[in-house]
Amino acid sequence: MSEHVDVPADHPRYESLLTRHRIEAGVDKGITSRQGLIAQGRGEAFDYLLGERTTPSADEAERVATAHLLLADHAVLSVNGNVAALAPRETVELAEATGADIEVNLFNRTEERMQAIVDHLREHGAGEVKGLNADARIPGLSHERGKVDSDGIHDADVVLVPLEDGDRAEALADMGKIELVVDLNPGSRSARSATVPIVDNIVRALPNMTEHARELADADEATLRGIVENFDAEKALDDAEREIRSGSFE
Ligand code: PTJ
Repeated sequence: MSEHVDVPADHPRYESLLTRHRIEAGVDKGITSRQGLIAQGRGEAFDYLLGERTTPSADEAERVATAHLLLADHAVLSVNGNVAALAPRETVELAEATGADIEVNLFNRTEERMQAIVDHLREHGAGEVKGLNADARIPGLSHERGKVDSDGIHDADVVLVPLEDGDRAEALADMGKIELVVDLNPGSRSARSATVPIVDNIVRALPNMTEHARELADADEATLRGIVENFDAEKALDDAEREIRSGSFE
């Protein structure tokens, strides 16, 4: 993160303060919902205990998730109001490195916020951004939060859903999709319903996945399948929980 904001660069919690600033700016710009501020606060508490770093276990999950994106027939990166505010360029870069589509998909969907996020992603280098058509539904979810694009998330075999509501994460898993979840809470229903739970901050997870994608760019299918098949989701969640429970308050 490098944008100029009024946060002293030598502050011990510089990255965390910058992340807060981004979420705040997202609310001001009509991208992030006010509930997004609460979600961010919850995430911060877990991140604090994790030491605000990517653990070796999370790094492995990020590599596995990247291999899934590279193996996919149709991968989609789902973007909500928090992700758009925190990591717009990082989302575009991961999409480019893996050939995935980007779809805006909101829990608290309004047409204004949908359009603002599409515009924001375009300002950060995105080409096509799906989500505005909303001509299909996630079965079992009522109201606006069930809307998706028929040629986007509905059609995808692999979806990356960061900071997802538990209900929707479960509904997407029920559709038989390979679900890659980024969530700092290893106990959340989203993390627990994931094929690959990534317990890491989205601001670290996405760039790290892009690095893995570049490293795996020339890997053949057998190599990618080997990476995916050896992954143990239960162990990844246990590792994260252990790190959090033994986290330092310093
Ligand atoms: O923009 P919308 O309308 O789609 O709404 C987005 C939010 C995030 C408000 C909505 O999906 C929501 O209410 O989510 P939850 O149920 O609060 O879940 C968010 C999860 O993300 C929680 O488990 C947090 O711990 C986690 N989280 C928060 N910030 C981060 C995070 N995980 C990774 N990186 C973060 N920066």
